Amino acid sequence: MQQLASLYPQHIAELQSRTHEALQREGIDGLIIHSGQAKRKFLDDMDYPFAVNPQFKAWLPVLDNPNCWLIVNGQDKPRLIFYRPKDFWHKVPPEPNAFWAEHFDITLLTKADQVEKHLPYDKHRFAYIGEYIEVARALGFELVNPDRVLHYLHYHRAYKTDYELACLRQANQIAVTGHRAAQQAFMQGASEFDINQAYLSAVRQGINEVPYGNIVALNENTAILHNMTVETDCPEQHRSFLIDAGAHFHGYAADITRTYAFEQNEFAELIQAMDQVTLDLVDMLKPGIAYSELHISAHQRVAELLNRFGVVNLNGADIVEQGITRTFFPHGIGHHLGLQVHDMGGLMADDRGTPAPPPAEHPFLRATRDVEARQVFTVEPGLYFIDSLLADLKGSEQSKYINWDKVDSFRPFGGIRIEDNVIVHRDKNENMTRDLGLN
Ligand SMILES: [Mn+2]
Repeated sequence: MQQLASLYPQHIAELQSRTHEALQREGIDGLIIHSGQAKRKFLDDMDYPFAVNPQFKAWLPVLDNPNCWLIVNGQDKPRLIFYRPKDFWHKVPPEPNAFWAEHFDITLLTKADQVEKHLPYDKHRFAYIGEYIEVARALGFELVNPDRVLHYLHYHRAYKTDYELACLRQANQIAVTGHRAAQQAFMQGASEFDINQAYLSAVRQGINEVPYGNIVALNENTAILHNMTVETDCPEQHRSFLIDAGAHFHGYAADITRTYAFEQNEFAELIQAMDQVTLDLVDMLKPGIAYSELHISAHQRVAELLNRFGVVNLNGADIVEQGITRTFFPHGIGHHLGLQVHDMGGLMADDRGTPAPPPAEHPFLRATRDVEARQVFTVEPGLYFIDSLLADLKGSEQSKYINWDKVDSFRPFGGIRIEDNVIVHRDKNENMTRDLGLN
């Protein structure tokens, strides 16, 4: 905490300078950033879980308070309108007094609909940044989420401040605790549901607090890329286990995946080999290379394993050439990581927002930018035996190259993904996940 407090002023200074530049380019006087508001479920009197505007939590670690507003212009001390209702139904947040509070001029707001008197009277030189466009219009904003401003902020968010790096390390620390608990629950023969509960208990974060829905899968289910429904019943046998689960710290996300075999067998060897692929790809990360090079290299490495384990009767280069790896590794190699699990800005060529879309043959790649220092990435190669994709392959011309008996022997184990979270420094990589001892 002491460390965060000492890193935070520079974080605010950086956000101020980015804001200043974004405002200059747009020719406006300030941003009014809305934390969000409660969203009612259709024909119900219950609200959806609250999700804070990422542009709001970029400034301060307040994640659970709707109806808050930030007024920033890049020069004056940021103003925070902090919602603190009189309410005997819900828990009311305490008056701000954490390490960040002294960096804002704070006004307390007791009634959400009375924010207007705290906002600039003449709004035509201010932009509303937030989700509730009808609220912005009712308040008299003409500029709502201007593209150029958002592009600029998203692009520069890829460069993390020291405060953000400290938060990301802490998020990894928390998630690693969960992964250890989950592995243990798997080895004790728990169900997907109970493994997930073990994870959540260990990270001390609820299902609506973790940065994304945990993926917890046993056996064949590990081949479902986003297996979001956990089974409460135990399978008859535990063969394999894949967990893709994170945690947040002050709104910054960890996003880690591990795969385990229940017994020492050929699938366990394949996991071991994929683990080495992840480590080799992490080593490739360095300032100056295009992130998409990792993705291309991952296909080559997966192809080599398909050859080495006797799944495909071709050499690695030919397996890639024939497009066969896309059946076994059908997703992107990773993404920027930060305030959002899939952090924004990965598909831009510059800070004006010039699109840098993924190549046509790799449509699921979420980052195409050149790698630079202070960027944070996941690296997450996978190798899966997915029935629907294998059926397509079986019906294709390439079917003759496949050793289908071998495929069938791996099918009951599902698939493998090993995902680490890595900070790129000028002179070295920092693999946060491995540094914490999660192998
Ligand atoms: Mn990921």
